[in-house]
Amino acid sequence: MSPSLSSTHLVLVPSYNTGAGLLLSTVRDALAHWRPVWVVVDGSDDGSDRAVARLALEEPGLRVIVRAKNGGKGAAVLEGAELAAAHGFSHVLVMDADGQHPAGRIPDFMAASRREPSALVLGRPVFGPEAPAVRLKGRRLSVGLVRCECLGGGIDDPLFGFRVYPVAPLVRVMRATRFARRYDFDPEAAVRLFWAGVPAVNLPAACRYLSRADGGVSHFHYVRDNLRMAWLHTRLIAALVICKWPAALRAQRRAAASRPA
Ligand SMILES: Nc1nc2c(ncn2[C@@H]2O[C@H](COP(=O)(O)OP(=O)(O)O)[C@@H](O)[C@H]2O)c(=O)[nH]1
Ligand SMILES: [Mg+2]
Repeated sequence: MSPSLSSTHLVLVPSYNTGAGLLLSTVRDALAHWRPVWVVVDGSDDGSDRAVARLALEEPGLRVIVRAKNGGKGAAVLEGAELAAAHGFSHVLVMDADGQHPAGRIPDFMAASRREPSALVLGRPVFGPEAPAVRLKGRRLSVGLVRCECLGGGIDDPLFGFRVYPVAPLVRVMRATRFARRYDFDPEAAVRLFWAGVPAVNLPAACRYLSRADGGVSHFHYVRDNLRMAWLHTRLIAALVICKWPAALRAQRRAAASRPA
């Protein structure tokens, strides 16, 4: 039986040249656990837009938004979130298009968001032995930098893109900056929401790395995207030092008070 259509929470899948087969299997998997599912196809030229559009003809819980020109994962998530708000949705669960995120966890994440609607529900990735060591190392550095930017704990993993956003504060904090429209969106959104006083709930979720032989695709470019991350943390630390430290201190105090003793 298909899950019933939610009118408050939807699943948002940003996709860029994922390949029709992989995108379709991710979307079918998501639809088996939640409806509606919206896909933002971002200037892809691999035919995946036509494949999901065909599926949408027979699946009323699926909507496909096509951006003519590639603008980045962050730009696609922001556009999808704004459209969701315009249709009365209060929350979006974002998940990757390439099968790395566990669709089976969608109902738990949505339930956590319904229990605490003001919160950002963040996935804390549980990696298998196949996860590339270089990505795990880079991740540890990002986790450490975000701890500094938040003046302490609260955000367990700023990079994992499997998360439920409350839409209104997300759009507010990310429209206030013209930066962070690509892979830098996820960490920037987490830190800016923390500074804005949005509580973070961290839940474990498995993260798979598929090898290319098994159909895995990644558009993460080690040099270009790590430079983007370095610029992101430079921006955030400058903002913290110049003006955000009182907000960060307040948020940190609140986070510490709500942590179990
Ligand atoms: N809309 C959109 N999605 C993107 C873009 N680049 C990556 N993505 C999506 O973001 C998610 C993560 O990207 P991926 O390349 O797998 O990064 P990795 O998992 O960190 O190696 C996937 O769902 C991609 O389809 C982009 O330019 N636009
Ligand atoms: Mg990926």
